[in-house]
Amino acid sequence: MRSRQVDSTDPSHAQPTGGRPVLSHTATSVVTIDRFIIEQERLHPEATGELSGILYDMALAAKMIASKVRRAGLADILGATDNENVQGEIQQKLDVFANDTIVKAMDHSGRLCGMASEEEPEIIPIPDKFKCGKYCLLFDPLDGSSNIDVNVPVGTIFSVVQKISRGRHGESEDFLQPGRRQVAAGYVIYGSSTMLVYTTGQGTHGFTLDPTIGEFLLSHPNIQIPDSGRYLSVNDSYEQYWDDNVKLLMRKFRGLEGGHRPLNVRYVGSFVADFHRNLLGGGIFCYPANRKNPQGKLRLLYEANPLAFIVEQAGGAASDGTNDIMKLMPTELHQRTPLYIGSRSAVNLARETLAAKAELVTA
Ligand code: AHM
Ligand code: MG
Repeated sequence: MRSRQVDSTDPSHAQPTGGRPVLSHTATSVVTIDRFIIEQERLHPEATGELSGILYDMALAAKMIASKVRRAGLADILGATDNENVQGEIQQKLDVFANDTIVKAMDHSGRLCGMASEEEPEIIPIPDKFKCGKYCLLFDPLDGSSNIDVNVPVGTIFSVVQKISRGRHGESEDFLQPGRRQVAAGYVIYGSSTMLVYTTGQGTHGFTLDPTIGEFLLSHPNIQIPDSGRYLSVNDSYEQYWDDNVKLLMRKFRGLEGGHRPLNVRYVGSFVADFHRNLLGGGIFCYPANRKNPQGKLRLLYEANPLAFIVEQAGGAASDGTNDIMKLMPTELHQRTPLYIGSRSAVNLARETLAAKAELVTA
C-alpha cells in the first residue's frame, strides 16, 4: 500500500499534503528511517536532535529483537541443555531479552531520565555513570509474547513523553502523564516481515526492515486508517462476563442489530498484530471491561496510549468506551484500561452504544 511519493528538489511539491509536511523522497528513491527522521527533525528548527536519537536507538533495538525473534524456533535446537546456547550463554526468555535489549540500547544515550517497562515493576533509573536527559521512555518490550511458541506475530510498543519534574532522574509524575503529552510513539511488528510504525505528531509512517541490508525503509508514508472498517477484533470468549451494553455493541458490529454492515471477525490475540491489520484495513479492536477484569487487560501507558497516538495521527480514534484514551490521567504505572481503538466511525459507535446504556442504567 505505497502512497505516491514526492521529490523535495522540485519546489512545486513543497506543499503540505492533507496538513502533513511533505518530505524529500521520490517514487524511486530509497528512504531509510534515519533519513526520514532527520528530515522530519529539520521541519523543527528548535529541535535538539534528542528525540531523533531516541527513535534511532529504538530502531536499532528493534533490529536486535527481530533477529532474535526470527530464531525463536531454533533456540531449543541450537541451545544445549539447561538453557545454555551454543555460545555458552544462558538463554533468556524472549520477553526478558527484548526488555534488556531496549534498556541497554537506551540507558547510556543521555537523552532519557528514566524508563518504564511492562516487564518491570518500578521505574528503571538511568545508571549514575550516564547523563540524564529530558525524555521518559515507556514500553512493552514484547507484546503478545505468549504467542511465540506457536509462531504468531508479536510486537514492541513504545511511547515518549517529556520530563516535567525538576530533579535529575525521572519521577512518577514524569511517567504518569496523559497520552496527549506524548511527543512520539510507535510499534514494531515482528511478522512475515518486520515493520516499525511511528509518529511524532506529523502523521503515521511505516518502515519495513530489509533484512539483506539491515535497514528500515519507508514503505507506508502517511498511513490513513480507512473509515469504513472491515475488521472486528475482540475476544468473545469473555461474552459471558460482558455487560449487556457491550453485548449489544458486538451485535451491532456483526450486523445483527441496528442495520450496520457486518464486520469480519479477526482476532490474533497479539495486540500489535490485530492493531496493525486494522490500521491498514480499517475496523476496530476492542478489549472491553468484563466482570472478571473490570478495567480490561491492556495497559494504558505501554499499550493503549502509544497506539492511540498512532491511530489518531492516521485519522482514527481510541476510547475507553467513554473518554478519549489520551485524555485519561494515569495514576499507576501498570494501570489497565478498557479499549476501543480503530476507525473513527466504529469507535464513535462504541461510545454512543455504551453511553446510551449508561443512561438507561442511571435513569
Ligand atoms: P501481554 O502484554 O502480557 O502479552 O498481554 C497483552 C496481550 C495482547 O497482545 C492481546 O491483545 C491480549 O493480551 C490478548 O488477551 P486475551 O487472551 O485475554 O484475549
Ligand atoms: Mg502487552
